[in-house]
Amino acid sequence: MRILITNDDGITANGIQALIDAMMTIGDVVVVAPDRQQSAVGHALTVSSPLRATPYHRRGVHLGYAINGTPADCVKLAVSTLLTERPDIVVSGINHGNNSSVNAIYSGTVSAATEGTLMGIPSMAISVASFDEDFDMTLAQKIAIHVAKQLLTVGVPAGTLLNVNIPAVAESEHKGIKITRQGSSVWEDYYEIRRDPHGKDYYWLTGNFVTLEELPDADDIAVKDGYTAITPLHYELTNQGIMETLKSNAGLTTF
Ligand SMILES: [Mn+2]
Repeated sequence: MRILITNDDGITANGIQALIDAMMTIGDVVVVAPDRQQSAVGHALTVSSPLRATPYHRRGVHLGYAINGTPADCVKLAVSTLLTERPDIVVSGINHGNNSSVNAIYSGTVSAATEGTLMGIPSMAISVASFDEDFDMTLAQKIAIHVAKQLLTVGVPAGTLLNVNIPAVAESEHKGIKITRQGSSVWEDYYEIRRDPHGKDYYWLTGNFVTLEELPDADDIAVKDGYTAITPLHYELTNQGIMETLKSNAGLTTF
């Protein structure tokens, strides 16, 4: 099995290194990942500057390429151009930080898996709910192997990716796996205003993640309760349930 690995924290991040080790136990690994931190870039593509692919070696073995682009760039460039064979699955992560609820929209990790799905390849994103660079990835590695095996054998319906979010707990406190829906939690954003040495203000986004307990089977709640959440996401964004209402709104459709 050929496994394409990418992430949004950059190719040197602890999480992707742990993922490489884990995936090497179940298949042939190729890594095509950003050469720098690319968190929260969403599904951005590089269209106004050249992309460079720098061969990536680990412990003397050529594993793939570091790209001066986004996570979605990495998957697109890898599958269409860099790889001689099409991967059987795309695994994106292990992200440092929870990608449940609204985070799935901002996440470059999830968007890389979305790009894999768009290209017709079974894909998953995997994240741990900790920003600690040194967080113990042992549990996450085991879950990555477990879910990737399922993805390889059972697959997912076309147009669907698996968004896997793991709580920041020790394996002994992990309560199990739940199939979930995207939660309703949001960020309470604010921008810190600071002043540069030239006397000009600059702005730095920060905020608090506020867990809203509105949906009982939501991914954010499951992760908060100590479960790994697997949310099937699709990129078809149409709100089909509201189409009839809009069609009957003559004010909108008469022009
Ligand atoms: Mn990230």
